[in-house]
Amino acid sequence: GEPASLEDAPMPSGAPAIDGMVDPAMLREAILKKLMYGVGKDASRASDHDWLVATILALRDGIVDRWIDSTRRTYASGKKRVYYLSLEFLIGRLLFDSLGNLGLIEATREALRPLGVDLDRLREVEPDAALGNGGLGRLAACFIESLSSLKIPAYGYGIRYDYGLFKQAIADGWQREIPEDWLSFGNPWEFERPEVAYEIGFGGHVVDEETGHGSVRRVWQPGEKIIAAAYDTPIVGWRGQHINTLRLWAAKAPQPIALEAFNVGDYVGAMAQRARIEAISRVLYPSDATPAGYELRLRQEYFFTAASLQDLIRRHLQAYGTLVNLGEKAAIQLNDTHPAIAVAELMRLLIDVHGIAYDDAWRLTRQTLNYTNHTLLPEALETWSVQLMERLLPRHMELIYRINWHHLEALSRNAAHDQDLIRSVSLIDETNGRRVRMGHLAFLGSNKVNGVSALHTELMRETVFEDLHKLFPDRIVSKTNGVTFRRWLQQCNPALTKLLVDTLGEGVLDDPGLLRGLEAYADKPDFQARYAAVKHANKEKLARVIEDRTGWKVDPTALFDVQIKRIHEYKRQLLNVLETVALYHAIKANPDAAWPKRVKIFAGKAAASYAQAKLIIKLAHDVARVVNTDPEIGDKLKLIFLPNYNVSLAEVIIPAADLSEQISTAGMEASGTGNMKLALNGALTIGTLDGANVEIREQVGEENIVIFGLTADEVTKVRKAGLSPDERSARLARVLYEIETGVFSPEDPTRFDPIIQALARNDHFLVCPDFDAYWDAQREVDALWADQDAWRRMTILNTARIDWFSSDRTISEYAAEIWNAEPL
Ligand code: GPQ
Repeated sequence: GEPASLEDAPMPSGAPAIDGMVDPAMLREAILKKLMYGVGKDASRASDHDWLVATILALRDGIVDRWIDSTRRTYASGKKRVYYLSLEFLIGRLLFDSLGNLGLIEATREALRPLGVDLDRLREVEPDAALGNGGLGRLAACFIESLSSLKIPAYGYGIRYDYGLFKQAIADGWQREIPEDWLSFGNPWEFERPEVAYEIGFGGHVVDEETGHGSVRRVWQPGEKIIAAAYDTPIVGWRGQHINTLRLWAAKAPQPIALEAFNVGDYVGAMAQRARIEAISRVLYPSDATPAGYELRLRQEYFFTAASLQDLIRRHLQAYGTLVNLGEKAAIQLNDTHPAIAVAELMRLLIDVHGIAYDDAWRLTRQTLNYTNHTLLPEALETWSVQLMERLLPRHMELIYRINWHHLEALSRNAAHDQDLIRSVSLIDETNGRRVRMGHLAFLGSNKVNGVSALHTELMRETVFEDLHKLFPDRIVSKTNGVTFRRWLQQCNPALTKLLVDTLGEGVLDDPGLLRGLEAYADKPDFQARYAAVKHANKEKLARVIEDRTGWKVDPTALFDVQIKRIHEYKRQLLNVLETVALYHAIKANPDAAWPKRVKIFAGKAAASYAQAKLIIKLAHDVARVVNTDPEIGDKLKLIFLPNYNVSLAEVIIPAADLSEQISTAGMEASGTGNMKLALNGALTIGTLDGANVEIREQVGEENIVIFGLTADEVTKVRKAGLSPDERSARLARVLYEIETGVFSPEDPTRFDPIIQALARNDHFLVCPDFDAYWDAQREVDALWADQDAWRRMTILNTARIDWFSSDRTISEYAAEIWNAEPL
């Protein structure tokens, strides 16, 4: 049963109806109709939310024609399709993404104005789709937008969580988690596709079945079946020229009738079973870069991977009638190991369902799959116990053993390979219980394996994948991350965008390479003044948000120093808070010195179960209480923690930032992407030589970035040598002593003992060894800020030279070097 809509059947190309929308009067008519017949309200009674829904529905009608047209052209072209499998898509709001890419922002504003409706107010009403934790999920969102903008036929596949990442509330300085019910008012962007549904099995057992040719085959008989139901969201590319689909799966119980049969006489039990099944897509796991390890998580991973593979195989068979050319017509990207079970599931589908021989199935799998690694933290690498896998996915476990057998057998034939090597490259880790290494499985089953920055990729080759890399030296490649400039410049910073267009022409919106033209203006006083005026206006706006949400008043002429990202020990927000205390001491000791005014702005969520990260949030608040109320300090220093960091808040903070804190322990941040967004919007980076900071320095020039601290190599050496607490400077010792003795928490003097002890016993993230270098780097920033003309020049050059970090460049590289896919 194929839907005759957005699927692949050839159909006539309608004239894209969106053109009619450029006329505000026609658009107004369309919105009013939707308000009446789609929302069921009349204009006099409609709330902002009703208007938002009506506007989205009207816009969506226009999008559908182009969407179908994109699908039709994809089908007709016979070009390779790209499938991006990700457990997270951190999309944020979509209204301005779609309006901006369709060139309809002004027309929509005009359409709504005579109705007394303000488009910018509607914008704020849209819920923030937080189906992701942080960088990994936001990268997936930037990538699907770039795939559409580059006109590459592509599908994003993920889970339609009922509850996205929790809302962060701050109570007395402590983080509290509140459920994020983003669907409570419905989701006007999505199309439910009841006809696109697949059965997903769990448990049961594997039996031999006679094939009739005297041989037997293995057949999985799941003990439990659930339904994956599709919901589609159109992803509009730049200038609306191509529209791809984000397909998210929701878990549904099979027919209620079938449930009833299993539970005759036990209605309540049947309903409980239904709730258990639907729990699979209920909530996003809020852990970032640390595997949850629970059975429900494995169920989520298998659920969306299996549904996506079935869907793309069905689409492929419909177009080509055979699977022999799967690798030529489909490229699948696994976003981290969360969908790594795809290796075994694709093998199972090819062998058990489609009757393909093992060796051919392996060749097809290896041609089709690719894997991106996003972290080297050893505790973050996913493994699943063999016992759990055998219970939940018995056929997959059999296939994993078989893949491993072929892999190890090939090695042992070569006498040079010893037992240690075999142990380290095996799919099964035998060191603490038997566990399946999902990174190894993804590596073996993939055509290409990539890291997300040059440094990270090099460290992959030297550390976690050292031995696999020796066996397969061509497999690992580097693909430095990027961000979409449509959202992270054009939408979030319209004033800077206008200045860029005025200066460089419209073309800069299509080709970020034209930003290089700004170099010629970096020294021009009138351009500097306009650039600075844009920044100042953005800072005034952020200052209002800060006062609204925290009550603190800040001076928009101060240096806005921002660290915005998940709270994690390796990202070292603690280093920043300690430096704030040291600066507080220094100002108090010498209040008449020429201290530049500084506002330290923090925002970020801690995983709900990460006690140390939550304690760092509390420390920031306790320090803020003392510093921000000290009359001797005044505007010279303020510490702000903005609650509930999400995509929408990032869109307000980033355009207003002067200084970008990228201070992770070298070797630990795979790439970072906030670093790119902040530099693009004219913030100077203070950072370690970690992740993409290394490449940002190469691009912007070392005189336009402030680098400090141990390098990744030095970190390794220092860790080996061990640390001595005596090496702390007097400055740092005083900061730690005050925190330890309750100066910032007199009501609970031992509150921060876990932090003090972590630094004393095992300063794994090297906060203390890097402290003095960080202090010095911050004083260098003070000096740079004191010369405002020089500062402006540096930040203009950051905007000018960051073009390479467009996700269009990243995706073009994936297309050329990993997927072998072409634009339409
Ligand atoms: N990242 Cl493994 C996440 O956001 N979540 C994760 O679970 C893992 C990685 C980040 C990583 O920490 C950043 O350095 C990267 O810039 C980002 O992925 C995208 O590659």
